[in-house]
Amino acid sequence: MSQTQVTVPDLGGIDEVEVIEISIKVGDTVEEEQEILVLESDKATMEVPAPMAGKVAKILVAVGDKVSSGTPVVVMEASEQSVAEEKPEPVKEKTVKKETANGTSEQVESDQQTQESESSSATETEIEIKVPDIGGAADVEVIEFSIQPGDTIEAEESLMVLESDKATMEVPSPESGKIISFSVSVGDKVSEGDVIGKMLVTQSQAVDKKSEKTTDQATETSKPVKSPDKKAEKPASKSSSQNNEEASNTLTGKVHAGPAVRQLAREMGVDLTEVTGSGPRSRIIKEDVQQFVKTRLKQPSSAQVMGVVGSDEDFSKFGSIENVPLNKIKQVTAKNMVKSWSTIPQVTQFDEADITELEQYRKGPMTAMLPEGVKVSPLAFVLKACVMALQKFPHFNSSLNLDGTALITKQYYNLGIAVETPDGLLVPVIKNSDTKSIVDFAVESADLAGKARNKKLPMDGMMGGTFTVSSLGGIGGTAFTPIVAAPQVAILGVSKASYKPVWNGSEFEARLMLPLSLSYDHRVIDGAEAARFARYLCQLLSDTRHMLL
Ligand code: CAO
Repeated sequence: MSQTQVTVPDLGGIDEVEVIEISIKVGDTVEEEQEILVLESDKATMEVPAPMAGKVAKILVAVGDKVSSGTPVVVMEASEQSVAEEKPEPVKEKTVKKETANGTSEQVESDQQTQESESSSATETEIEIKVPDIGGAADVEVIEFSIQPGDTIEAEESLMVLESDKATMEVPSPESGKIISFSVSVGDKVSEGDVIGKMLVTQSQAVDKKSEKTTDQATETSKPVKSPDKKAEKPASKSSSQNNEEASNTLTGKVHAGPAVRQLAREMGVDLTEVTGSGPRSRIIKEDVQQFVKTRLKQPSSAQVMGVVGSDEDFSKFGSIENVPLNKIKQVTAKNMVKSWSTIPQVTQFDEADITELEQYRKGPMTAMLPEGVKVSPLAFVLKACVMALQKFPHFNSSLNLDGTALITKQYYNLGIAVETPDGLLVPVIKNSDTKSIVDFAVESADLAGKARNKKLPMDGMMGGTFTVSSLGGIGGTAFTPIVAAPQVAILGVSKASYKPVWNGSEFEARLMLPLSLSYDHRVIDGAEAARFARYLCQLLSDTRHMLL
C-alpha cells in the first residue's frame, strides 16, 4: 500500500505555529477531511484535515512542537479508493487560507488608508471595520464578541471570533481606538469585506499608523499582498498583541477553543466559559469538555446538597431576625423529607380502631402480669398489630427497585419508631419485629427511645427499617399525614385516642377510638389495599384476641 507524507499546508505568511492537539493515533483509519492535527498561531486555531482517506502509519510531531509550511507531520497509508481519487492540495489550501487572519488585517488597513488620509487633520477619525481576508471562505459565523461598543481597543487585539467548519479565527482590530458599534450579532454569517462595525481612531494613532503604512508600502511594492517578510518586520507588535490577547482573555472571559471542541460543547450543551482549558495557553481541548460533563453529572445539585431549598430573602427588612443554625439531625431529616416527598406519590388513608377493650385490658388485668418496671402504652399493641398486618399484606413490607420495574418484598420485619428528641426526630429500628411479643415491643421501644434521646443509639440502630410507626398519641391531635420514609412504602401515624359516640345498631355507645393515618406509596400500593390494611389493623386492635392467632 502506498504511503503519503502529510505536510503542514501553506501558512500564508506565518513562520511557525504550534501543534496543540493530535486528534489521531497510529493505526487509526481516517476519512478524507477528518481532523488529524490542530495548530495554533497567535491569532487563529486551525485544523489540519486528512488529505485523503487512509490509515495513520506514523505521527512525526508531538504536541508543543513548532511547525512551518511544508513540515511533514503524519505518514498515511492511502486506502485504495482514495489513491484513485487523491486530491490533497485543494483541501490544504482551503484550510490555510482561512486561518491567515494576521495578513488579512493588513487588507483592512489598506482599505482604511484612503479614509484616514482624507481626514488626517481631524482629531478623531471614524472608520468602518470590515471582515478581513478569510481565505475565500464565505458566510462564516460570528460566534463571540471579545469586546463591547464603547470599549477602547489596541490595534490587532481581538474584536470578535468567527468560526467556519474548519477553523476558528479572531478578527483583529485594524487600529487602536474606541468601538462605536457593531453591525453584526452572534450567529450572523459574514464574508470578506463585509462591514461589521465602526470605530473612532485617535489622531496621533492615525498619524503613526499612516507613517507605518507608508513604510510598509515602500517595502512591499513588489508584494501588494501579505508576505512572510512583512510579518517578520513586526515582531514587537506581534508579541505585544499576544500579551494583550492573554490579558483580554482574562478580562472578557473569552473562550479559547477550536471548532471541533466548540461543536462538541454545543452538542453537549456545555457553556465553554465555564470550562477550564488544559491545553497550551489554557486552550480548551475535547478532554476538558468531556471531563467537565463527567464532573457535572456526578455533582449533586445545590438543592440535593442542602436537602432542602430555603429562601434567600432578606427578612430583616420586615423586622428583627435571628439566624439559628440547624444541627446535623435536622439537616439530615430535611434532606430525607425532601427526597421522600418529592419522589413518592403518597396518599393517606384514615381509620379509627375501637380500643375500648384493649385499654380496659392494658390498664386492668395486664398490669398484674407485667415484669417489674415495664410499662406498656398503646403503641406496643399497635406495633404488634402492624407486624401481623405486614405479614398479611406483603406489599407494605417492600421497596420499589431503582427503575420501577419490580417490587422487592422483604421476608424480614424491622419496625422503625419515630422518636422525638431534643435534637430532632430520630427513627430507631426494632429488628426482627416478627419475633417480638407486646411486652418485648414495650421494653424495646422504651429502651430505643431512651437511647435516641441520650445519643446512645448504636451505629446500625436506625438502619434497615421496613415500615415505620409515628405515634403522637401521647401529645394529642385527631389525625395527621406522616411522610413515607423512602425507600419504605408505608408509614402509620397514630393520634390520641378519645371517646366518641359509636352507633351499635340500636343506640350510640361511648367507645374509645384510636385514630390511625396510613400514608403509602401509591406507585406500589392501591387505595383499596391501603383501606384493607388499615381495616385489618383496626380489627386486631379492637379485639386483642386476634393477636393471639
Ligand atoms: N392515645 C392516647 N394516649 C396515648 C396514646 C394514644 N394513641 N399513645 C400514648 N398515650 C399515652 C400513654 O399511654 C402515656 O400515658 P400515661 O402517661 O398515662 O402512661 C402517655 O400517652 C405518653 O406516652 P409516650 O408518648 O411517653 O409513650 P408512647 O409509647 O406512646 O410513645 C414514643 C413513645 C417514643 C413514640 C413517643 O415518646 C414519641 O417520641 N412520640 C413522638 C413521635 C413523633 O415525634 N412523631 C412525629 C414524627 S413526624 O412524622
